[in-house]
Amino acid sequence: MKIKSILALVATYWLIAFSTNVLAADHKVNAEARVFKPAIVYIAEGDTVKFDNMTSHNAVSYLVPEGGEQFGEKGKLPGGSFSVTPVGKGIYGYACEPHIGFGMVGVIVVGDVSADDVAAAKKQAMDTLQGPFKRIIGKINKIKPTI
Ligand SMILES: [Cu+2]
Repeated sequence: MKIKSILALVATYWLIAFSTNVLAADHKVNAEARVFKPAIVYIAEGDTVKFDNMTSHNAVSYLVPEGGEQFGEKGKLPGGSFSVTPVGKGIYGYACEPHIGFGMVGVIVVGDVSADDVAAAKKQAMDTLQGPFKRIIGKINKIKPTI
């Protein structure tokens, strides 16, 4: 009886740990001198993007898909590392504010996107982004549709 309970408990923990690992993946972006590497990441809904080496950088969303949520704090440096779990599918464009003049921007693609989705994100970016933040468009142009 006791052993059965322990086994059930172990099985439950294992299931939770296993399903979490299968469903949510971690992706890394490294902030280098004036670029994010990689600058385009393709993730599934629920996945996390961890930005490393953020002492003198930040990552603030400037392009958020419909139903999505902003990430990063404008005018602040997160320091060390910074993790984002985008809420909602679509194309997110973000910038490092201290280095936006150098074009330090990136894109997170959440879920599958078609060529039409990419074109719509490009239009949204052209309509809403100002000045150097328009450099996000250059990254959108490099997104490869997944469906
Ligand atoms: Cu930077």
